[in-house]
Amino acid sequence: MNLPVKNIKPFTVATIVTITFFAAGEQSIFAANPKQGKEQSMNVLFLISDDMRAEMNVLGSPMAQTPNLDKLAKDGVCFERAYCQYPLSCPSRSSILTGRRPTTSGLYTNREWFGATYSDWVSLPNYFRLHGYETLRSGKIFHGGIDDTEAWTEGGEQRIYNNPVNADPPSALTPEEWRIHFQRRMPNPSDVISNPRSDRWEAVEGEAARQLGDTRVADKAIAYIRQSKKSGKPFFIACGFSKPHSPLIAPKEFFDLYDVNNIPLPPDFASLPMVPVGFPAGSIRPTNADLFINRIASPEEARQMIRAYLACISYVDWNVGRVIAELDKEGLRENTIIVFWGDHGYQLGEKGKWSKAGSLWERGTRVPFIIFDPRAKGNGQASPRIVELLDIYPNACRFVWATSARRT
Ligand SMILES: [Ca+2]
Repeated sequence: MNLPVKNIKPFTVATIVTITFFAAGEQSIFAANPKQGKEQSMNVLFLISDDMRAEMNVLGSPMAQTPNLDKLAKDGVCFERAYCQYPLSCPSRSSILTGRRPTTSGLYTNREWFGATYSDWVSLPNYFRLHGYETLRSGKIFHGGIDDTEAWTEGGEQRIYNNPVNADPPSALTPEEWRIHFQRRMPNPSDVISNPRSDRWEAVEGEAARQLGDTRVADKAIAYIRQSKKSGKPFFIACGFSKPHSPLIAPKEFFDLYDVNNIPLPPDFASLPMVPVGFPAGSIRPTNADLFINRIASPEEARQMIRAYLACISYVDWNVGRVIAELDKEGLRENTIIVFWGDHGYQLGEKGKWSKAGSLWERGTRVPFIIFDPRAKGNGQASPRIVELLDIYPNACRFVWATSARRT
């Protein structure tokens, strides 16, 4: 998609911003009306964690050790009640990165490419690119195999899936259909794991630890920061970490932060997916999608898996710290907006579920969301207000459009 800049009109964005913020008397989540001149040099560092629920120390988690994210939250604004639009990667990311709800696009699966159906929609990185930014990609931003390749000035990957959006809504089961389905798929302890690649954890050391994907994702983002410092061009660096998505693999040092014997199980822990009495049958899927697939979670193994998930969060936290440290080192912190978000929540044994897929529970939809804008008056405060990740797109576009208008 190569839309000329003059055709990228802000009226749609302005409309959305009006609905989401100004109608409620709120200000933009990005600092509004900065002084002319200073705004011209603002960059964006866009950090994402895959499958990371709101499990940070600063968000009240007694378990997670997340010093770098906690510091970022305290330096900027931490949104304590932030929610995704859909508890699955591609629908959530497509929604955030196009500013459209899944109910608007009809995109609900991990194999659909929004551009195949809505060729006039401009993704967030493409919006930055069309307004003169270097758009630099490292790691998972859109869903795997569904990159918006043309949106990036550097780092775009060939798109594997070009499927148009299937506009049919997600299927629904009657209670009787669900009962039959559940009974047919009831696992037993001797079942073979259907997805051994996903359903496991591992603490690695030495060269195996150095070669982990997220370490290289951070390395690439660090290289982009150095490169941008030299070029002096405004940048939008998107850095998407793949953890704590399963398989739960992280360097051993992050596992060592947690004593498995001190990992509590959730109060509503169950060894199999269980629908609470009085709730709809579809509120908990009968089979897990990521961990404990077609098998029972013993309390002992559940504690090990939760520990591994926490280790992966601490590993992401370490990588976030490395990237931000490079901003500081290059003297770019004061003219860079940092955004950190997770694409959806996750259940770690709550009601027997070990995944995000299909979860509309609090744990499945609530996400970490932090914005550090060095110019924002609200820095240092947490916001208890409910926000959606959908709010990122209109506010970011409004910021870019205002910056671009001042340049010309
Ligand atoms: Ca995800």
